[in-house]
Amino acid sequence: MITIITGGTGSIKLLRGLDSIVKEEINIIVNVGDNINLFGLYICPDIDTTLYGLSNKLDVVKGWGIKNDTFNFLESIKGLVEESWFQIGDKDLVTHIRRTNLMKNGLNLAKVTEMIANEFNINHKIIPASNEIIETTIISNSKEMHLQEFWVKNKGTPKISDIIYKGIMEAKPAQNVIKSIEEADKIIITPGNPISSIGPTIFIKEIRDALQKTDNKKIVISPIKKNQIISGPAGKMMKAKGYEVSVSGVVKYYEEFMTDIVIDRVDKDKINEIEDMGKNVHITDIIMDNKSDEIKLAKEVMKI
Ligand code: FO1
Repeated sequence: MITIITGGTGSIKLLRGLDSIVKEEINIIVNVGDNINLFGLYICPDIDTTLYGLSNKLDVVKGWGIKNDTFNFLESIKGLVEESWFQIGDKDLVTHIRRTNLMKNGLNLAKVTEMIANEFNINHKIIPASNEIIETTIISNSKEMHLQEFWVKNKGTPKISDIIYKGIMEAKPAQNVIKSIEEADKIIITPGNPISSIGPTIFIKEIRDALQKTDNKKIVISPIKKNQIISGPAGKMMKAKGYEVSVSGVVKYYEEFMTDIVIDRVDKDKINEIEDMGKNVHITDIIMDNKSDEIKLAKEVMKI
């Protein structure tokens, strides 16, 4: 059995590659830090990207939302509510309405996610990191803003002085999260933004403890190639948290539990430095521009 810790739009490509080649059972633990309440709906972008990505519904050009979606709801609500900066498509809306209603009827996020995954005919377990609210919050000029407000409303431009995960100290892992870490033959951390897409999961105390205790392989796929972030605001966030924007910074971030890292060929000059930190390094092409790249990288990762 393998367990994948994932989040963010950059991760779905590797998830799809793994989905195509892995025969074993896969448990996918998904970030909840960017979930947001808007229009009275509970929206879980990373869970939805995973659901849509694995059921061939994802808009792969944008990396989020449903392909060929329409935006009639958004057009109609524009001007009426302030939140219309967040683009909810009509088909995507169905997922949010369904989730919000099921949760209002007393089901937790993990149960609702399992139900929707079954309806989408996904064979793997998609598990939210926690059923409790964790909110990735950007501190900018002494003001707090939700990650989506920073990234979507303000286009990632505000200065970042810190990033916090509100609620994480009290948050417990959802059912089956710890079991899937303890029983996995290997754990794969997808190339998402370490701070905003993976951090809100691995800094839940019980999850971190479990990752440190188990002796299975924990393989990180670098989201950085030659000091360049593959997508999104990870560089800005890593700097704000005091990490170098390089594969060395990524190794430092995951140092406490990571056993192996997959980096791009162009970073091969870092091999000695990473090995000196006691980690195994694997060199390959980490950019996934098409299905064949996704499968190639997934195969490399599964060889480890
Ligand atoms: N990203 C955007 O850049 N603009 C949007 O309007 C937007 C809407 C949106 C709606 C549903 C959804 O599941 C994701 C959406 N995203 C949008 C992506 C999202 O903001 C982030 O990329 C993820 O939260 C990062 O993992």
